[in-house]
Amino acid sequence: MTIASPGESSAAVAESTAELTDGYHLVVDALKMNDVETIYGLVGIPITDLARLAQARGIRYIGFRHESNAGHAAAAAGYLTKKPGVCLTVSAPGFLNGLVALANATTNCFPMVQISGSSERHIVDLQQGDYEEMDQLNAAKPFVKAAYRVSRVEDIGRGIARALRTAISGRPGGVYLDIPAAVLGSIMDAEEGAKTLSRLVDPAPRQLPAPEAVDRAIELLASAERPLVVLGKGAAYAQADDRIREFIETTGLPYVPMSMAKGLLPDDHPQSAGTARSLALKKADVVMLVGARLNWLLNHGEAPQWNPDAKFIQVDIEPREMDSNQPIAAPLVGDIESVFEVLAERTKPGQITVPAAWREELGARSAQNVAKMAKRLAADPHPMQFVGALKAIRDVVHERPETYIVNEGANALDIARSVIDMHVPRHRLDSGTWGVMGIGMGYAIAAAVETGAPVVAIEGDSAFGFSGMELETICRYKLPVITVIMNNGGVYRGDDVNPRDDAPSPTTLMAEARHDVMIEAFGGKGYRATTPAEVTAALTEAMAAGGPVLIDCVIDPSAGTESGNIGHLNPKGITVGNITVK
Ligand code: ADP
Ligand code: TZD
Ligand code: MG
Repeated sequence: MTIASPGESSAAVAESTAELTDGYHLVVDALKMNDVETIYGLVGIPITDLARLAQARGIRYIGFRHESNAGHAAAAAGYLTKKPGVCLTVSAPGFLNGLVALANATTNCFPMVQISGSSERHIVDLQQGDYEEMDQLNAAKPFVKAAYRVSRVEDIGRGIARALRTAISGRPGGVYLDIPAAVLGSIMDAEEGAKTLSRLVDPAPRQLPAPEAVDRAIELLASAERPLVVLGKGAAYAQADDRIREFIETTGLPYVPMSMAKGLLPDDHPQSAGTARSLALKKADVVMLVGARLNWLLNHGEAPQWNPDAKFIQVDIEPREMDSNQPIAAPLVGDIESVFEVLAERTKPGQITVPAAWREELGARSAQNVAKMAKRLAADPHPMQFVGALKAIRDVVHERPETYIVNEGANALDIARSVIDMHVPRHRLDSGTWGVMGIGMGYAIAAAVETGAPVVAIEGDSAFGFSGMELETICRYKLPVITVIMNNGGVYRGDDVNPRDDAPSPTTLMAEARHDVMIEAFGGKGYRATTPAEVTAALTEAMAAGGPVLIDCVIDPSAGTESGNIGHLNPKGITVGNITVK
């Protein structure tokens, strides 16, 4: 047996001996055994050697500048691959930074595991003031699907298996796994250690719906005069693209995609009612929700946005989701792939039809809305508006449908969602269920790392600021990420004034900011575009070059509305907006 020289880590000791192993090695072996190929993280005590060893053993390690961004990347990796994304953080502050992303992943139903080192248990539990002391397990609990701690080196394999299975099975979500420093440094017999590891069998088991539940849903759909399918990001996540498409096409049902379900069927599909969305919701009498919750994003299923007599069918893996907002007349609990398999088996040919009047009504509204949008798209005012810049982006990315679109901001989000059509499933990643800012660079990095495809991140100037330092990460790993900033000089807009003095107003940012120069500090290429033609030229060049690029689009500071499409959610006091100071 090799004896460690003073200061040599236990990882190094175990590396040089055949008979012993330690916590670091067991964590890495357990992750590899379960096909974890990438770790997104940020190192420090006590996990630096863990990241080093993972990399040495062939796990790809992507090091970030802030744990929230590493966490968002892990969450997006989980969504894109249907395997838990793994984020690695240090104790207390690093853990808390990552927790934002873990909570966001849970809210979005993305499978993710945050593994965090933690400090000495006996010191933490007596609150004696250890380096980065915190009771992380209990802090995590309210925000995650589950939180576990490994307290003995021989439980590492079990802890990792449990964390991965919990994240991925049933409704996916975020899982916290706490590994105290002492456990990582514990040494045990290598052969015994190997026996403690296991590979998950069937980590996300199929869940078939009961035949009578399926028949109930089919009968309800068959009785509808104005049926509608709503596809959510759960449907995109399920990777049951062909089955969903086949059911929609054989029945002829009109559908509306939620934002991250855009592209599950191409946005220009003849049955898409996306361009007649408000009419579709307002009038549908039978609505089939597929991997979409009836939450705020769907106005809780309430009038006036919805027909108050609408009956709902809900396809979801989570039984507790049913009746959360409206009574569900036909719950279909199961995984989407299995549900659509049974739906196809049990629907008799011609049983579900769509009355021509409904198709025509939706078609007419759609044509009207498309014409209105065409007018907006044709205008080319100066200074540049959101629509002008986004149309330019749309036209370039249409040529490359494999491009991933990441999108956050308020107006930058809402307008991009409606201007940029998607044609391929799971290629749009955005602020999601919380409408959170800060996902941009993390999601973009994950999309690039997991797929190797080009990524265009369309960012409000405020939104970008939450993760902007990751430009260095993008440049360091030479990722094919093109960041496009909709720079209107503010949160929502850039022309708000402080009525009292010349200090910037709460929504004001620097309209003259040169985000394009930021990326050049790290060796990337920056462009500044003041017209749609300049956006087209810059993006075309960037797509051809493929490397890290940032395009700062100078948008009219008076473009944009407060909170974008969701201004009505601002509480209304006696005065609203532009408060008069007495
Ligand atoms: P959106 O925001 O696009 O409307 P939501 O995030 O509200 O979508 O809804 C996603 C839903 O999909 C969640 O209720 C989740 O339980 C469900 N879900 C996720 N994966 C599956 C799956 N494989 N099968 C069935 N339901 C799923
Ligand atoms: N903090 C976090 C984490 N999430 C949030 N959603 C917000 C703050 C509040 N917020 C929004 O909801 S949108 C937004 C903030 C700060 C930024 C809007 O400005 P932008 O986009 O520049 O990104 P537009 O194009 O100017 O509207
Ligand atoms: Mg802005």
